Amino acid sequence: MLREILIINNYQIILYKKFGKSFSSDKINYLVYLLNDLTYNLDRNILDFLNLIKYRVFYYYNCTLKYMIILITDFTDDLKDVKNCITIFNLKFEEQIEITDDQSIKILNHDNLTKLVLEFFKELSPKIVFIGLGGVGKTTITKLIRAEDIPMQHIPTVVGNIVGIKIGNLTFSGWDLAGQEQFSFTWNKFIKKSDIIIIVIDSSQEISKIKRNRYFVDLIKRESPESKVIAIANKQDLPHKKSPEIIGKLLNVPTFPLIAINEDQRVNMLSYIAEILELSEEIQALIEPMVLRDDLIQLAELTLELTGNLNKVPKIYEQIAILSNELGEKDIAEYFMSKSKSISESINEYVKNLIENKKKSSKDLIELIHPDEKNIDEQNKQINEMSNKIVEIDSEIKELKEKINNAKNKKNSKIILQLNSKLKSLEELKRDLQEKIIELRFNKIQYLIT
Ligand SMILES: Nc1nc2c(ncn2[C@@H]2O[C@H](COP(=O)(O)OP(=O)(O)OP(=O)(O)O)[C@@H](O)[C@H]2O)c(=O)[nH]1
Ligand SMILES: [Mg+2]
Repeated sequence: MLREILIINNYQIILYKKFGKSFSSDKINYLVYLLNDLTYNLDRNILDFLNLIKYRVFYYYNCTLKYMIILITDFTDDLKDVKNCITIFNLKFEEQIEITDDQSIKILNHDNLTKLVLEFFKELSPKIVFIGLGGVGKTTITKLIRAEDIPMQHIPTVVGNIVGIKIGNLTFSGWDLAGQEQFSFTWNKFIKKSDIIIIVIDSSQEISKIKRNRYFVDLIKRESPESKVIAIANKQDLPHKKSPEIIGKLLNVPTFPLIAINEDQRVNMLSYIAEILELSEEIQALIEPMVLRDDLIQLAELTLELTGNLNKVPKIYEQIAILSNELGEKDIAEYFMSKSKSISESINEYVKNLIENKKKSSKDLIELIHPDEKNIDEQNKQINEMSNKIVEIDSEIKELKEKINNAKNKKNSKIILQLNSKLKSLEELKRDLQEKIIELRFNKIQYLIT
């Protein structure tokens, strides 16, 4: 993983970005001084690296413009990949600078350069791998992290999936490996050069089965010894769960508790990864705003879909914009701020019209506001009925899921099948109702805004 990037010109640091912890600032200053001295008055460009204790230091010196790019990475990063990325970054960097009369470098646009550095980080694509036996919750965890719908059925992963994982404003690639025995031949290849390998465990299994995970610990030591390793004691909601302390002792790796089917545990999971990767405090502090922003986006969608309460939406969009700014995502911030303003304006305009029209008779008013005013009443009634039905279905779904879990514990596959098919039809019914509501809401929103 790229931990730090510095650009030096005339012994001055003109750009510095820290993604993760590495050397102390004193040591970095000393390193900068040393590399500057080494390259002083050199008449050719140079791209090379040094291994220093736990980290690798790449340096690129440009003899024409007299600047140096220094990168501090982990040993997991591929030499060729990093060198290619530096070459590409360098070309783009030169578009963002100007040489002043005294031959020093002036950065034209700091925001553009920050974006470039984040792209660089993404280009090197730090790797997070989820490994573990079949059905323990690896795919569920990747869905939890990405705030996607959490699967309640076990659909075995075939070979593996690679998905983007955001932590604060950084993007990682998450490798969700297949746990079934027939894919075990892929594991040794897939774990290589990972920044972090997460062994996922079903804590409700018997100790003897949990001990089988020592196989993964040995495999990692052999095939990817430089990767950081943690275990997740998943399914902490189930009876007979073993504590993370017990599992940690059995495997001899730091172990953290989780209930991956519980959406509220997203922050916990992201924080474990951030802590073990030793991400900088600045990046760790972005996890909560990021999760909060995703929750608010969902809330805004639901508010529109299910209640059509337009008054609340501009405020939510404004909060999303503020959080996006905190995350350094200015384009997204502008987008939501302008959406917030345009909806507020539409509402104001609508209210203004309403007040003006109130001067007319109430009969005329109904005709004027909307020719289908009576229909709107009818639609409201239908929407209320359907929303109530959805609440009922939700509680039935919750009960069913509990029954399915019980049946799973008792390994009663016939009942599991029956319950799963009932669950599927309830979920379909819920989706149908939601779609109908959205359709009705859409009519209403159109009517309110136009
Ligand atoms: N009760 C409970 N069930 C969970 C939890 N996490 C995952 N599950 C369930 O476990 C089942 C298997 O989850 P998956 O994420 O598909 O398992 P996997 O590890 O990806 O399995 P493979 O792809 O076959 O290797 C699903 O039915 C999930 O709903 C949890 O914390 N608690
Ligand atoms: Mg899976």
